Parts: sequence; structure tokens; C-alpha cells
Amino acid sequence: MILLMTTAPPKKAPWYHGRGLPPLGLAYIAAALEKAGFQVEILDNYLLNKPIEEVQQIVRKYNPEILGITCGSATYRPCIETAEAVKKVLPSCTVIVGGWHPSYVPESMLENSAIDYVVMGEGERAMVELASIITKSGIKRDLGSVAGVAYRSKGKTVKTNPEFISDLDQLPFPARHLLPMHLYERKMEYLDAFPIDTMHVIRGCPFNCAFCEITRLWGHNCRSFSPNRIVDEINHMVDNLGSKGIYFISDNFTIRKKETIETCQLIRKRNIDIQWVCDTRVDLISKDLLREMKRAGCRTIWFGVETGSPRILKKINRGVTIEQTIKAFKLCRQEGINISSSFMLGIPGETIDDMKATLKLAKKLNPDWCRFNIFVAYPDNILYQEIMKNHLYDRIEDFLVYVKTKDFDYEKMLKIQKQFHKEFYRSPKRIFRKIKREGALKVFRQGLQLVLQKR
Ligand code: B12
Ligand code: SF4
Repeated sequence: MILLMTTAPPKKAPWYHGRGLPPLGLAYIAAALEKAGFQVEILDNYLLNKPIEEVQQIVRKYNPEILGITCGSATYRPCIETAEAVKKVLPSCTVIVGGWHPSYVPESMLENSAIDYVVMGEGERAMVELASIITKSGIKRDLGSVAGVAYRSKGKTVKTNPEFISDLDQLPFPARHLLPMHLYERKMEYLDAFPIDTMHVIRGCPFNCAFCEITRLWGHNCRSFSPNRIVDEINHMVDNLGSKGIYFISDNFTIRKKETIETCQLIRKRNIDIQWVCDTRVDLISKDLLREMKRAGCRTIWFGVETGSPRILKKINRGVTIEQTIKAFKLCRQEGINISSSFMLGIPGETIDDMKATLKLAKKLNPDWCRFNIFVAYPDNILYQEIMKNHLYDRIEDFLVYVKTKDFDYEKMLKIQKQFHKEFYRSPKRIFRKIKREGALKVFRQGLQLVLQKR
């Protein structure tokens, strides 16, 4: 059998925000493996947070031939520790890692003898082919014929180029039946509905923001599931999981306007009663599109606004202007769609004045929910390369790089972040809006709770 797992979260890290969502990447891989005839289990240890000894017991119990671990730059260390612990109790188990970090820095994984193979890029096809070779259950093939793998051979690292799956519709629905769905929170501030589940329907992005490495994993060519297939999956989730809300976690949900409209029309045509929230860019919406989205259940859109400084906006290569952002927010308000937005603080080259401009813009835009995130660099986007080249950091934890420039360091950013959240959420305009939306009693209770917590 094949065991797929996530690793326990690094709770002490200052950037950890603790939202546990089902690991859709592993669920996609599990579904592809099941379709190919393998027996699969998923251990979502990011959610369950089991100590390593317990993970060893679970591995002993399942006795898998293959263990697949998902790994981000933030979970590099726990991933290596898990692989080592598993090899101790089950040396015969083949350990394969995949996900964001291994895709960009495969060598960093293979330096460790507990890791046998790395999958780079999309995992479904590569994992099925690798598993067939390892378990000798498929046609006899050699490793070099599998696209997107890295492994050791005669003291050297061998890598094959990843290939993208062109027709995503051929992938089965993610194997949510292997996940402990009842243990996820399944509620979200952005929607009134419960339970809420996630979908990821677009892979790839034609833009090139300097802080983002999405394109390195999914490519510049944007591929998406067809409207029919998206709505089939929503239907499946409504019927099998009782889903009442969907969070489309893919970037740029509205990038293909025609298909987005088709999806919305299909939701209505099939009478699916669902609320949803999606992520997109401010330059990828229009009045007619928003109207269709609202009618099909869209309640909230999340925009990464990132900065209020035109200079920094240009530097991060966002490809939008502040005017476009203001216009997009206005359009959403006119069409009755709520807005959540995030801003970045601590970009190399940013000054305190740039950050103040960000707070000013956030207040002006007045989104329903707002988050200021501190930029931490990890391989291998444009900003990461600049930071490493110019030594703009004072701390590196494995592959996470804490930026330090003449204007700020991470500790200073933590203080500014706290102050910005306070200033944003406590403005009279904000409190008034919240009361209007949620009612005076609820807002008063929340305020009281905050005061009591601080005591
Ligand atoms: C939803 C989400 C989360 C959720 C849930 C994550 C989860 N359990 O899967 C939560 C909120 C918990 C989360 C937390 C964090 N996240 Co996050 N998250 C995302 C997001 C938006 C979608 C992930 C997703 O479901 N993708 C869809 C599935 C289908 O793709 P996938 O997971 O990448 O899996 C595919 C491949 O990567 C590969 N693969 C993945 N795992 C494996 C394992 C094996 C064995 C194999 C063979 C292949 C393989 O095959 C899969 C199918 O093709 C992405 C951005 C994005 N658009 O993808 C960021 C993203 C993955 N997150 C990121 C970050 C930085 C974080 C946090 C550090 C944030 C924080 N401040 O705490 C934490 C770290 C959590 C962790 N365990 O690593 C970065 C990762 C960058 C990096 N180099 O590591 C991303 C890319 C966002 C970004 N651009 O910065 N995240
Ligand atoms: S931040 Fe969004 S728009 Fe920019 S490159 Fe990444 S996925 Fe594309």
C-alpha cells in the first residue's frame, strides 16, 4: 500500500497562522493512485499534529511499500525528520517527496539518504508511474522515462524534466474520502454557510509577480478544469459531503472570463444552492462577470493588493495600478460582493513611508477583511534571488530567509504589522461597517471577548 502524508506544523514559527485546510495536492495524487489500482491512505499530520513516535507507529501498522510526503519550504525540516524516522522503523519503505520545495530545490532533499525520490511539479502522473516501477505492478519501464523526477544514481543526481498535464479533466476528483473531513474546521469568516470545502481548479499563471513562484510549479500557461467538470465536482461535494460553501483556493479564478461565466451559468442551471468565495486579481473582473458570479452564489472575492506604494507595486511586477484596484473594489461594492484583501510588508527596498502608504490605501479601500503579511523569502522567486545576491537578511532557517535592510528587520516588521492591524480594525468607519453587517450585540460581545483575553 501507499501512505501519503503532510508533516506537523511548525507552531513556534512567527509566520504560522494555523488554518488547517484539506491537503488537496495529496488528495489528487491519492485519487490518481486509486484509479491506477493502488491501495492508498492519507495521514494529514499538518491537521492531526501527531508526534514523530506516533507517526512511526502508524507507519508500522500500515507497513507501506511507499511513503509520499508533501513538502513546502516552511516544512523542509519536519519532512526530513519524518523521512528519517520512518526509515528507522521501516527501512524497506521507499520515501518519495513532492510539492513546492522539492520541485524547486530537489538537491536539498536528495542530500539526505532517507529520501529516495523527488517528484518535481504536478504529482499525479509521476507518482503513478513511479509507484508502478517501484512495486513492479506496471509495465516494465525505467526511471529515466518518468517525467519530473529526481533521484541518486552512481553518486550523482539525475533529473528528468517535468511535463504538464494538458487535459486536467482526465484527473479523478480529489480523494476527499481518504481525509478526516469531519475534523477540518470547514467554516470561514468570508461566508455565512457551513460546512465550507475547498476546490483548486486552475493551474498555471501568465503573470510574473516577483514574490511568487506559482509559475515555477504550474507553468505560465494557465490550465483549468472545464466548467462542466467544476460543476460536477461541486455537485459531488454537495451530495457526498453536505458542502454548503466552496472556497476556490486557486489563484486567479476569473482568469478565463468566458469559462467563469459558463461555470456560473451551469451552477444556476443545475439549481445548486451554494455560496462561494474565490481568489483573483483586480484586473480580471468586470461588471458583467461580477453580476453572473453573484447570481451563482459568489459572496466574497479575495484580492492580493500587496502595497499602496506605486514604486513597490512596480518593483514586485504586479502588473496593476492602484487606480485599477480602487476601481475593482468599487465594482465589487456596486455588485454587492464582499472583499477580503491582503497586503505585504517588508519587501526589500521598501521604506517605512511605503508601508504607511500601504496602510493608507488599506483604510481607503476598506475591505471587509484585511491582512498585513510580513514577507519571508523562500526559493526561488525573483525577490528571493535579489535578497540572496545582496545579502539582505539577518537570519536563515533552513530555506526561510528573514529580510533585513537599512530600513527594517523582521522584529521591526512584527511591531508594524501589529500596529497596522490595530489601526485598520479599530477605525470608526470599520466599526460602523461591522455593526451594520453583523449587528451591534455581536460586535459588542467580540469586543468584550478581546478585552477579557488581554487581561
Ligand atoms: C491552500 C494553501 C494552504 C493551506 C493548506 C495547505 C495544504 N494542506 O495543502 C494552508 C492555509 C494550511 C497553507 C499553509 C501554508 N502555506 Co500554503 N498554500 C495554499 C495554496 C493557496 C493552495 C495549495 C493547494 O491546495 N494547491 C492545489 C494542489 C492540487 O496543489 P499542491 O498542493 O501544490 O500539490 C501538487 C504538487 O505540489 C505535487 N505535490 C504536492 N505534494 C506532493 C507529495 C508527493 C509525494 C508528490 C509526489 C507530489 C506532491 O502534486 C500535487 C498535485 O499535482 C498554495 C498556492 C497555490 N495556488 O497552490 C499556497 C502555498 C503552497 N503555501 C505556501 C506557504 C508559504 C504556506 C505557509 C508557510 C504559510 C504560512 N504563513 O503559514 C504554510 C505552510 C504549510 C505547510 N504545511 O507547508 C506557499 C509555498 C511556497 C513554498 N516554496 O513552500 C504557496 C505556494 C503560496 C505562495 N505562493 O507563497 N497553505
Ligand atoms: S501572485 Fe498571482 S498573479 Fe502573480 S504570479 Fe503569482 S499566481 Fe500569478
